Amino acid sequence: MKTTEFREFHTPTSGIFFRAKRRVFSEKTPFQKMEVYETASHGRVLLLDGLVQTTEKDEFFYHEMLVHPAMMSHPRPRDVLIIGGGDGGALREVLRHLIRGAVLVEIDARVIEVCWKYFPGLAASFGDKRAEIVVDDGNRFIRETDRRFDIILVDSSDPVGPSAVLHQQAFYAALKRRLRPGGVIAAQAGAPLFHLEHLRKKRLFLQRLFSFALYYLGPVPTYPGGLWCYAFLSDRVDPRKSLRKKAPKKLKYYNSDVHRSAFALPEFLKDRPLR
Ligand code: AG3
Repeated sequence: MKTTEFREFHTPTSGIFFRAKRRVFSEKTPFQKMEVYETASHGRVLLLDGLVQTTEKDEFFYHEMLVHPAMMSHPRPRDVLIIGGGDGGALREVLRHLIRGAVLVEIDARVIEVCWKYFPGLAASFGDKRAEIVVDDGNRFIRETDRRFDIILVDSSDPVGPSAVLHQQAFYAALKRRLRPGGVIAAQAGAPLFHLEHLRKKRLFLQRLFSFALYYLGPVPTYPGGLWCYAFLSDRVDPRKSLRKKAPKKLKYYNSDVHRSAFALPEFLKDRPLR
């Protein structure tokens, strides 16, 4: 059988490779290069600028851990904002909760359209009545909107291309202004194994901005290093102490034990608390 190989370099000399059945989609959008491959082992795989964003096989690790720790720590989340996340996976997880509405702000309309077609398991959530899809630059949206949210989720890519600004201090300061009192932010933060210096610097500015600025961890087998880091940010909510009782049903990864253990950090990621 004819196959086509693709790979992502995680360092100049290592990475991940797939032997795909075929490439089902490829396009240069105004923002980035977008590709979808069909694989035997991981189902469909989405790449942006050559970086694996999601695979049908292991997307649940990432989407459940980006969304549920924040949603389950907040006593009553009603309005949710997602920055990025144009594949719909984070939105799908958000909509498992009894919320009033979720706004998804994705810069690249093609990501939404193409995932709607090729990743029905992720993008079905776009049809939900509670979802509002906005095609806009998240960094601009957050500065211009006067709406406020109980939960803000940052589902960005690595700090390259259109996602670079979504990793900077000024962006987090702007997010904070759009949170309701008691609100919570969760953001994907990168690979502890390869982005450790970046994570250390980021934690310093996040701790200046928020009373609770905590990293937590979860596996994502197809991301660099296999272990992924997320930031939990709030002025009121301590996710190690506050946890609602009933998690959504039929999750594959997240539960209350996973929640508690995710905030336990290994030695190399610990820092001396600033407070
Ligand atoms: N957002 C995080 C992707 C980071 C992957 N990085 C990499 N492969 N180097 C994923 C978006 C999924 N909703």
